[in-house]
Amino acid sequence: MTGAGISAESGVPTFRGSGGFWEGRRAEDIASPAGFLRDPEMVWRWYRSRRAHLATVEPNAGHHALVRLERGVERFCLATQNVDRLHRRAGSRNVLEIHGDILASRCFRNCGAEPVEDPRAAVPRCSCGEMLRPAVVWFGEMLPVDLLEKAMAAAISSDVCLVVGTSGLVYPAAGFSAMARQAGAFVIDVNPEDTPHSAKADISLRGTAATVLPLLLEEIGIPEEPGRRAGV
Ligand code: BJW
Ligand code: ZN
Repeated sequence: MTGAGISAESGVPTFRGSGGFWEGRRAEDIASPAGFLRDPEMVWRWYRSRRAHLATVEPNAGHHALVRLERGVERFCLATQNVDRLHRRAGSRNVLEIHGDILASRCFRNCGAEPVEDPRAAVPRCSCGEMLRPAVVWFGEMLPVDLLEKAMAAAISSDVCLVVGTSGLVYPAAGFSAMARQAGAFVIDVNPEDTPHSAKADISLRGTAATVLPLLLEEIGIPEEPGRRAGV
């Protein structure tokens, strides 16, 4: 499983850190249905600026290492909390984007109409008249049930659970590593800092995703593909 930290070296700011603020507000206050209803224009400004920034970044050596890992093992499932599409862009196949996709939108009322987004509108509207919203999972909202079930099934059936670049504060994702370990998985935590996952992990690799993951793959015998250097 991965969190914002794996995209940090691509230049995508993490949530809980210096980049986790927008116009003086905490991500938690913006990323909720109440925050959206309070100030939809501000929320849309935040998401549009993040979307525009994402168009300028590329997957890094950490994302690429997970693509090689998927090719090199029998069974692989990547549950990512990230909404930035960088795993898919890198080439990961079995990806569960459990917190959604920031580049997609949907009706706030979930009417089911295909969203057509007017880029000039401060708050784009659905054809039904309701506001459109980014297709991500906010605080207080359920994760897509099918994805959550797949992620939990992967956790409890895994031999190894690799936890990369997440602060381990946001549930239910924060519970995956403990579920995996309880079911017998060997848990590896990759993060430059200590997190709640570290205490539950069998080993903690202190370093950044783009440096540690390529080394880890080398160590387990999945070397770098010729012609692709692990540059960030
Ligand atoms: C590096 C690095 C490098 C830096 N390399 N690493 C149980 C207990 C307590 C609370 C709850 C609970 N169940 C539910 C809750 C409430 C809530 C919650 O968890 N609150 C906590 C804050 C306490 N959860 C929810 O509401 C969830 N829904 C839910 O549970 O539904 C059922 C329900 C409904 C109603 C009531 C009760 C239950 C939904 C959570 C949705 C989270 N959404 C967001 C926004 C997505 C859209 C957007 O992008 O705008 O998801 S919030 C934000 O946090 C985003 C992230 O995916 C998520 C996690 O953050 P992440 O990825 O861990 O990033 P950071 O920034 O926190 O950490 C970065 C890490 O990287 C750090 O550790 C760095 O050290 C590291 N790092 N550089 C490797 N180079
Ligand atoms: Zn609608």
